[in-house]
Amino acid sequence: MFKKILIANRGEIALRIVRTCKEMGIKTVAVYSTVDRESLHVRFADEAVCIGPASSAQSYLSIPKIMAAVEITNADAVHPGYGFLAENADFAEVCTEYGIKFIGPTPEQIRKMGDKITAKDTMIKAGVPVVPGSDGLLKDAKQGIKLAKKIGYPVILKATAGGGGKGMRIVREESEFVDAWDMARNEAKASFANDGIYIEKFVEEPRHIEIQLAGDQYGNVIHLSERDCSIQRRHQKLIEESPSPFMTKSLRKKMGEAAIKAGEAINYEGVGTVEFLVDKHRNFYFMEMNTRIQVEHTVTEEVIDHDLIKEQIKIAAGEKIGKKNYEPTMHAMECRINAEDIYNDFRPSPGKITSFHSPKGHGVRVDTHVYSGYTVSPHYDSMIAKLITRAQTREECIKKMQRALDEFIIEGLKTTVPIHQKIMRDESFRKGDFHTGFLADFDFGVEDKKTKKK
Ligand code: MV4
Repeated sequence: MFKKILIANRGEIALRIVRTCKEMGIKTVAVYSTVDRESLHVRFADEAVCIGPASSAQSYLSIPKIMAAVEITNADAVHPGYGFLAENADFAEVCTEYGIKFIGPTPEQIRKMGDKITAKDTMIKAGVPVVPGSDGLLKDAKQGIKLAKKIGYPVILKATAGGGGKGMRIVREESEFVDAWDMARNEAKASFANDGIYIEKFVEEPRHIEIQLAGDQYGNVIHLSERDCSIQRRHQKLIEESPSPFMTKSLRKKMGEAAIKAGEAINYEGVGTVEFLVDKHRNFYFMEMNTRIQVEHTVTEEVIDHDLIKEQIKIAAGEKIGKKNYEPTMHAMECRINAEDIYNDFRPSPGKITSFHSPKGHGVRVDTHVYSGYTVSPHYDSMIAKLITRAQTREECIKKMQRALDEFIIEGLKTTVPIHQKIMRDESFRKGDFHTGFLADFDFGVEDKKTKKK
């Protein structure tokens, strides 16, 4: 087992990793930028190294700075968390070159899933269902128009380097094609320095359901059931839950088997997630694979009662995983609490938290790095807490979430607590009747300042 893990991250996930390491008897090293000096991950780690100024490029994204911290603290493994360097194959490679274990998949596995065309091609070969579309990259708009005619409108253009919705355009009819093509290409080029575009049939009103996987270094891959992440806004998830209200026993079996095939096809090592689009007929299609621990891993932890960070560390240390898959025994739901102003287009609302009281009680979990007096920096992601509730049924889980949201006191800045309170009261949400477009047509209950329309 590792003796000392350096955590190449910040915020709640860095603290989350510190906690598991403590329980496992592993020493921890926190790294931090100058504005994060007072963060809880720094306070609770055994050692801490300042790696630069607030700007991520000069701190949490700087491979030389992180490797210097590894060297001076003599850490034998690095946990990348999520975001920052978590899916950076070059970083994983540098760690290996230094003789440091990168807690996650191999550089090859990260690269294969990072390029969406390569990933899709790998899935087709493995027999995992994918959305019908182009066989590889499109050469030009003309070829795209020809293919779109064959596939049938609407279609969607996607960037091969993309993910998270960037460089993506829906095309509803041929007359829109050329403009959409130009926009997708320009956006992809600007965002990823790679303007490779492919085309797919557009799946209408899909759900986003993902399967949690774990694979060890000996080729064993299991699944840990699904999470429904359909409640999103502009590709930012707001609420995740498990089990999915849309799931059936037979669909879980089929999606679980498909996800395992996906993992086996690349000999996946570590914990990872296979994202699927699911249409109203319960057809499912591979979308992408995340080769990291995700924000919403907590939901799975609550329903299968296992610590996924611990599993990740054990796998990285060379332990074998069992052969059996995991089924939810409870219902869990997570609300992401962001420092954002929901009445002003979810604009970030950084600043000092003058008062912070988190909900507590049976079935309530709050993962956060903040406290009364903490200052939320504008330099990073605006998520300040994850509120997770767990109960025997979805109905009870929602009631508990409502109670917990009502108990949350966060003063000094604006948060997304009110939107969660509203969603919890929504009839379609309560019935489990929603898809990824849910928030696009959601009534936020306020007048738009410009249009004066509700
Ligand atoms: C799609 C789709 C419909 N049809 N692909 C969004 C982010 C990226 N991971 C892929 N995405 C989508 N791909 C086809 N062929 C709809 C989306 C999509 C979406 C997916 C999951 C969650 C929220 C979404 C919001 C808008 C569009």
